[in-house]
Amino acid sequence: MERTFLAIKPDGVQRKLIGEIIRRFETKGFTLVGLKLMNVSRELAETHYGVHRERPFFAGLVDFITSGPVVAMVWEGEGVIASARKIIGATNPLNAEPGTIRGDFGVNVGRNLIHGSDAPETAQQEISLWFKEEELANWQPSLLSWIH
Ligand code: 3AN
Repeated sequence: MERTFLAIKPDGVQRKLIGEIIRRFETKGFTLVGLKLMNVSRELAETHYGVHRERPFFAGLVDFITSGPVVAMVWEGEGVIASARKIIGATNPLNAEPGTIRGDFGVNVGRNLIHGSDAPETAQQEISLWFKEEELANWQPSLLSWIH
């Protein structure tokens, strides 16, 4: 089953949007398999955003992601990588459609609330960068049996 890495950034945590953001992935039907509130070291931030190392906004990005707690998550489900990107919306919240997380709650590209892996390879890399194997819960919701 496909998995993706999502992180609610310090702006999402400080604006008390953790529940609202998690609700959107839960009600869509995806399964939460990893979850932790954590402070991010500069080393982790620089590795995570390594592809942007040469970009002018890199230092600000690292400063921001290390500025307060982040909610790191792994979500599982069919097509979850692309679907989560749609639920999150465009990188610049001013271009993000209403109904998306960034479209509903953000205005600033540097403060866009949440990160989501963009492809299967990056999802795999980011999950193993942020989580140890034993921190992930391997479970399947039994949607057709006792819940309904
Ligand atoms: P996304 O998060 O939508 O995948 P990326 O991977 O292109 O976007 O960019 C990573 C992060 O870098 C973004 N979430 C955003 O916070 C920041 N970022 C991207 N472009 C800019 C920019 N032009 N100015 C400031 N920050 C930016």
